[in-house]
Amino acid sequence: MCEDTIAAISTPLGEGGIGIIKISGPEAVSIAGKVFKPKRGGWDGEKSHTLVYGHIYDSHTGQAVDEVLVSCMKAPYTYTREDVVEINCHGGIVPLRKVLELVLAEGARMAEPGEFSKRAFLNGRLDLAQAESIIDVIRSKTEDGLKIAVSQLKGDLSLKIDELKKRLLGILAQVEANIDFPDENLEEATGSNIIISSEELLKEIKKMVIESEAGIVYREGIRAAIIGKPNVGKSSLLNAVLKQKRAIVTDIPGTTRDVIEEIVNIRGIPLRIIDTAGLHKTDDLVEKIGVERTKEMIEQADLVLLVLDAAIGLSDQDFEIIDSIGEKKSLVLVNKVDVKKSIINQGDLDRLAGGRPVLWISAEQGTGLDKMEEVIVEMVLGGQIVRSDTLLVANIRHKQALEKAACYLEEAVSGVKSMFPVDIVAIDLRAAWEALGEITGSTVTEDLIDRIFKDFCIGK
Ligand SMILES: Nc1nc2c(ncn2[C@@H]2O[C@H](COP(=O)(O)OP(=O)(O)OP(=O)(O)O)[C@@H](O)[C@H]2O)c(=O)[nH]1
Ligand SMILES: [Mg+2]
Repeated sequence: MCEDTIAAISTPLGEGGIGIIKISGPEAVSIAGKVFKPKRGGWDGEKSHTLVYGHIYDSHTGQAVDEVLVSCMKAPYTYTREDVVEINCHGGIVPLRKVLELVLAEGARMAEPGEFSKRAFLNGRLDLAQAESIIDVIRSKTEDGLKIAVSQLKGDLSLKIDELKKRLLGILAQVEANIDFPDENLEEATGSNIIISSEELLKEIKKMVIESEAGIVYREGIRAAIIGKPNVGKSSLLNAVLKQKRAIVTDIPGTTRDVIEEIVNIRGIPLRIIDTAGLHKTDDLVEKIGVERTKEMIEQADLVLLVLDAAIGLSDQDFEIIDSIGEKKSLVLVNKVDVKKSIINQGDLDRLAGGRPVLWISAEQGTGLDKMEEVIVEMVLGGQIVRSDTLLVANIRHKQALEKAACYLEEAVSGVKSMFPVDIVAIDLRAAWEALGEITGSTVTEDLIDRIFKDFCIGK
């Protein structure tokens, strides 16, 4: 248990109906009691899980600062497992800052980002995977992303990891039963038992690693850059996908000069779609900078959408542009199919695409956009047909821990197969067990814990 009492504004700073100041720690109730006066009677926080109406007063001036509702939740049934008081103020920057100031003056310390959740973890209310999911719930951008985060918060992933760890421990016990005779090899029957159960375990872990790719896409989304020559319809495509007139569209080449970025939900996947300046050689300084930015966007993108213009056909420029994409996942979109005559030569197009998927679209009329979304989803999920509500792993840290566990487990299996001494095999199995423990936090360093919670927002 932590000895000091922390406080922070837990709601976003801005205008709102209410704003909440959260206080947690052994002195939470007494500190709140010094600034809060209930309408009727006294307030000593004796009763837990109550909500009391009254005012916050500045004891130096005797002035009322805000009209509030104060909730008092005593340990252990609270978010942090410590005493927690929440002051529901009016949601304005000035009243919230003033009330926080008074609370800090009475002896609370300003909470660091994620410190409430870190205490919830340290006090055993949540394991690490659950604590991490809280920030995923807050930041989820689609309902599918939210589903995965909430399932992790409920403990579905933790339950699975605990089950894997238990099975691993069973295998380790079989190996360690022989450790008193280090010079002897495992009996054949024991050895083959260990191999069978380890390989089953390995198969499951590897399946989780593969599925995590999709989970990570749902959680983090992907960056898709729209690129192409000037005037091919890149901004029109952005607008069509967003279903709003976000970017300026004109028939003048070089209309878009800066990068425009928006998030759109494509079948549950948050797609960060980026419109860029048309790629071409130019002496105009502003356009030059725009072209440089486009190149940076290609670098950063997970997926590149190359737009061609069916009305004017292919040119050397298109071939130069596609070269700049390199090995990135990419899609060729032939735009303006609504114009009657396309002058694109199929052979040239095939040569340009070089095996990349090619789709014919009209950004202006919305033709082919459904198919485009379907192909994008297929590409980013790596062809996996996974329902988001069955996905357990959606976090790169968890994926890496699973990979590490798989790696040690593979070593252990090959150790048994090559008749290595039992203590060597046991070391690998224990390392695999520890790698799994990194996910739920039973085997993590303080340093890692600090790093994880620093990413949280203030007041959570
Ligand atoms: N017929 C037809 N015209 C289109 C289509 N998409 C875009 N256009 C027209 O093509 C012109 C250029 O469109 P933009 O979306 O501004 O093209 P851009 O690639 O963003 O151009 P820059 O920003 O200058 O690089 C406009 O006149 C659009 O109306 C389409 O699907 N069909
Ligand atoms: Mg444009």
